[in-house]
Amino acid sequence: MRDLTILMVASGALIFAVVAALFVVAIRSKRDAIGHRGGMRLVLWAGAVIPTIVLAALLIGTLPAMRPIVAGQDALLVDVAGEQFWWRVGYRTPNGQPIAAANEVRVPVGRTVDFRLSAADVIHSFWIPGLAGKVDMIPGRTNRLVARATRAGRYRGQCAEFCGLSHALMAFDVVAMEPVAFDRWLADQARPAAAPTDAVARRGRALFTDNGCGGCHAVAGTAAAGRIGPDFSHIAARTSLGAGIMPMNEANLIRFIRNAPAVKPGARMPAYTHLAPADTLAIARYLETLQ
Ligand code: HEC
Ligand SMILES: [Cu+2]
Repeated sequence: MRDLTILMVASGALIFAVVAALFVVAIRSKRDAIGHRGGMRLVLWAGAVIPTIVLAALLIGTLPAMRPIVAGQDALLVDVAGEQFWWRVGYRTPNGQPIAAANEVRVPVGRTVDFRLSAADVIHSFWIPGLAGKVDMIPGRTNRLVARATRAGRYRGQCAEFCGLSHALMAFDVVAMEPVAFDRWLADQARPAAAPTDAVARRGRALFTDNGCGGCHAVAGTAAAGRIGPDFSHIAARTSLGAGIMPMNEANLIRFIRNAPAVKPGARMPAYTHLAPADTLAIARYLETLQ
């Protein structure tokens, strides 16, 4: 990104200098200094032949980079659906078991990923500037995006189609991991989180049930199986909260649970401002055990 910016500024400056120099020459030269034939030759060379050669060379040089990646047999399938205002993510284990996740996509470095993109409500757009171009997510159809991360690390993603009040708060992270670490992570995701042992977290689990959170959020291995909001089976293993808008930590969990509509205007989660602070804390503690 930095190299590209420097290159663009430098070439912009170069073009400016050339044009300015031509202006000076034009102003200072005498009328009819090169005559009609000379003028025509200049236009032919500087206006047609040289630009054709330069543009053809650039085209040939960049064609390999434009070749689309094909998704082969070993490509990793990842389903992503745009929701208001979060991302429903689905993987499959090597033996076909589906795994539900949300708001964070993990991919193995070097392996082709075949994203299947859809939308639940309105049109969203899936965009990871550091990895691949934008692809619209359209209700009722499935679009494909094939991408491959060549370096481990974190890539920022963002919804790129205005989809409602909190459109700008609909981001996500793509985490590219070494293949071995990815396989281990995927196997972990396929198992439900361990039941909480800490007393506060256990009270939080009861409050989670009593307040109907499970009607919208699912926790694998428990009775909570809601599908309206993000899946919580491994929520604490994610690095961000609220679709990439804030770091995952206890304070932000409490903030979100207390008043989701204030944090994300238009979000389809009611406020829980009536809960006692100790109860909100207990629920947050429970969610933190879902690794
Ligand atoms: C009516 C459905 C509904 C109910 C009930 C509900 N939620 Fe949510 N919740 C949502 C939706 C939808 C989102 C996604 C909001 C967004 O990011 O736009 C969400 C997001 C969240 C998030 C952020 C998740 C993430 O992956 O970043 C937390 C934490 C959360 N809810 C906790 C709770 C708790 C705790 C309760 C019960 C006290 C609860 N929710 C009840 C619908 C619901
Ligand atoms: Cu969106």
